[in-house]
Amino acid sequence: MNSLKILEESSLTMERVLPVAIQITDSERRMIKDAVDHLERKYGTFENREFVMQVHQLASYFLPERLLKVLASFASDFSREQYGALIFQGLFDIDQEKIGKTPPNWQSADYSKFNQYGFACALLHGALPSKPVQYYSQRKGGGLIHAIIPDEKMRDTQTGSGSATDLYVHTEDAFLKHQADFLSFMYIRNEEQVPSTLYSIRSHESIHEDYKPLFDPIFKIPKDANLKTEAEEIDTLDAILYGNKELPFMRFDAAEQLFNPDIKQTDIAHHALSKFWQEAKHLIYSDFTPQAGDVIVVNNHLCAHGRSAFRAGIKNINGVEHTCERRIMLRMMSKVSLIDMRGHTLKEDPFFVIEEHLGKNFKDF
Ligand code: RE
Repeated sequence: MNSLKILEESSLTMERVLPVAIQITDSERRMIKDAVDHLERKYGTFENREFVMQVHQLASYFLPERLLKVLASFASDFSREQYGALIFQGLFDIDQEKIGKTPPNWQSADYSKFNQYGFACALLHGALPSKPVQYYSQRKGGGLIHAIIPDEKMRDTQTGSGSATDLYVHTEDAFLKHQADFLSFMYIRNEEQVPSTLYSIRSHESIHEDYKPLFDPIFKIPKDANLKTEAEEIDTLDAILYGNKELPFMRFDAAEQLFNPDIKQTDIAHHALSKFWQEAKHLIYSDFTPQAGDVIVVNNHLCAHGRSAFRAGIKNINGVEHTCERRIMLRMMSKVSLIDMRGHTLKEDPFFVIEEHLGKNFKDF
């Protein structure tokens, strides 16, 4: 009995799908740096529309062959074996001195310091191929990269600026029909050594019978903590799982869909979500602690992300606490098609998404 159990467990671990880690070689890193230097001279900023428009062609021209292959297959592989996260280790050397002290919050970040990193991330999205976009629902747009910085005033929130609590795994903007297809997270500094958490729908061995209701549009999908308006009625419902019935995609945010006390899911909806979470919470992957210069790319339909709680500005060396520069991460989001979401982008700017909640746009536009 016992030995059988062990056997089953080991075959299970053998089959477990995990994020793919790719060590960038010195020559690949040099190629990327040379490309970025060239592009910066030519286009100035990575926000330059000429650059963003041609990002696919530029990516194929400048990125190392191996990365192009990995990224192209990542974008079209939704198989049983595809976790939905790629980890590029040492993609870019980060000039810590040039960045200087970590600003107190994202509002006071100097984005000119992140320009080269923006080019590098945009090329990765370009290779998928997917187009960098911005969302009004996040920082009213705020550009194609967002600096994620722990903010003392926000430390207890379920937002990128929080730190004191675990940030529950979530797919980005689960409350939007046209949420990002791909995300990149570039780590500028992580001296606190905070592990990133990832959770893939492919980590479930199969889509259990009990999860079938997750395909039905019976769920309240509230907007996230950044956007809360008081006691807002949620009248549009949606599904948690979609796409292929056996190898589905997901829009999932445990904190909002399951633990938000203000929304009342129906009993059927709540039951299905709880069952799902009972299994999902054991499948969260947190064995990777990103270092400066690492980039995680996720398929936002397959893989959710989060992070463990940490103390901003404190690092631990052999059990002794030292102060350190607080963490900085750069997030970029992209869409494969600008056409499908055209009803939800600015008239003059198809890269600027104005969807507020499940197919409804912000009224200001
Ligand atoms: Re996120």
